[in-house]
Amino acid sequence: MAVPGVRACIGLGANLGHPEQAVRAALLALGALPDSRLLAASRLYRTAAWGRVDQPDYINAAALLDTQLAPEALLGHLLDIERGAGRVRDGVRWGPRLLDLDLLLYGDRSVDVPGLRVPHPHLHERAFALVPLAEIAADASFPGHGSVGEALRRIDAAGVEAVGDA
Ligand code: PH2
Ligand code: MG
Ligand code: MG
Repeated sequence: MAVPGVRACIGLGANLGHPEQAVRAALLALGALPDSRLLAASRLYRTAAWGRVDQPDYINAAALLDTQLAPEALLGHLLDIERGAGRVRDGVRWGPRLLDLDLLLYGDRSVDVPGLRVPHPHLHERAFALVPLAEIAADASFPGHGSVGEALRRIDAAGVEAVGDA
């Protein structure tokens, strides 16, 4: 890959089945995406469920990719990896899942098309996403919120605990 691409930040999460295994396998799959290179992966974190609290704790992590894929194409690959892990979308918002891959940031670009908003609309309020992301990309531009590290300093990060290396 001769031409440098865009730095994309991906959030990973799982709380059904074997969450640590699912997140580690997804990191390997991200490393195998076409026209992309995995630059960094965070540690794995155990996090209290956010949004709907009547579900198991999650394992969360973050990945930093250098990619030449357009945001919509990258999202397509993320959904493929989710399906490969057995995820079937049941329509329950913020419900438990085998694997969730979210495109959190795509360079310093804002994207708003059907099915995709970047920056992720809830990133600024989610410690389970910002803590792992700040470990590998604290300086990343977060349009509307300064940087990832600045956004993290504005929220309470309790309930997010590192449990192992990727
Ligand atoms: N994902 C959700 C809803 N709630 N809570 C935690 N802790 N981690 C997640 O990844 C998560 C969540 C919907 O995507
Ligand atoms: Mg999500
Ligand atoms: Mg998702």
